[in-house]
Amino acid sequence: MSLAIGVIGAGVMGGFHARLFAEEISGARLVAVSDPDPGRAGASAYGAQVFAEGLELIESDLVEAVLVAAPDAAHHELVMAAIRLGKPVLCEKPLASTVAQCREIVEADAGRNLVSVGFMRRFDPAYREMKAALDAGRIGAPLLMHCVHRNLEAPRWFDGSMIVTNAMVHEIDICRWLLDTEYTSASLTQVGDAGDMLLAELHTDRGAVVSVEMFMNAAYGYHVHAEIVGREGTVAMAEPAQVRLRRGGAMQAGYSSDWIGRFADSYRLQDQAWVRACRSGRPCKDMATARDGLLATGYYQQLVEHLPAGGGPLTPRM
Ligand code: ISE
Repeated sequence: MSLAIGVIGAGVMGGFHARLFAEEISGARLVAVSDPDPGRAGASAYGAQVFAEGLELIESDLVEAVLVAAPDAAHHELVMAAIRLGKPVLCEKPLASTVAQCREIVEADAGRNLVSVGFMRRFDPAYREMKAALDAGRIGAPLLMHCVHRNLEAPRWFDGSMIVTNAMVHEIDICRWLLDTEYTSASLTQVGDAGDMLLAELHTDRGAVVSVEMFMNAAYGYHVHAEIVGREGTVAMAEPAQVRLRRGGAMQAGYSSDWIGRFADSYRLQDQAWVRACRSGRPCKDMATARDGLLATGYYQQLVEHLPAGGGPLTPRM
């Protein structure tokens, strides 16, 4: 029997996941969607039951597994409710807003593995190929990882520290996963005075250095790039566009306007892996766990605290 999934939140991300479960992911069926806005919930429901409240959806007997795409501040309560009822839950990043809340989730989930976190870049074919090259020793020991993370324009609701907590949190997770490492210190430079650009340098416990350029108003499109420099070679993402347009003496490649365009396959592969894991009872080794969610929140909290001072030590907060 397919897995009966309820999606909490019918914004951009919830709506996208709901469509994946309704139309694309095998072994899954969308049975419920919740959102305080009934019109929005209905538009993403594909005929599934609509709830106003996420907690009601979790408690419904219709629902066997839950995807949380509600606003960040609601994640903790919803994930805890799913754990209490023994229902697997895939929570969009961040797992919860504070280290204390994440810790509570990790403790409640201990030995049960009900919780997964939506760090979907771990399923991106480009990052995976980079990891495979690195793990096979093809570029030797990693020394440096350069990351670029640009948004077309900052969403209206973005405030100062969200450049770290909402966007750079992806690099915090993906570089840890790729390099199989923890961070030890950081230096942070706010570039310009608009508060939309940040250059971070993260040092790792294996001696590698990670540089991250964050630019929230890049104007030309959504652009994520990464390159690892190793002792014997480098591995870098090719430019993401699938096609090149040649015309009038020039060649063009397009950028998507947002992360769904760039990472649609990663979300699809992640959601499929989650459904497979829930149905088989065997956890997917690449999926971010509650512990990964706790570590990411711990690092971003420290980075935000250090931001005015331009950096400081980092420790894995457990
Ligand atoms: C969004 O939540 C993401 O996941 C994107 O990757 C990031 O670029 C964007 O700034 C976030 O709001």
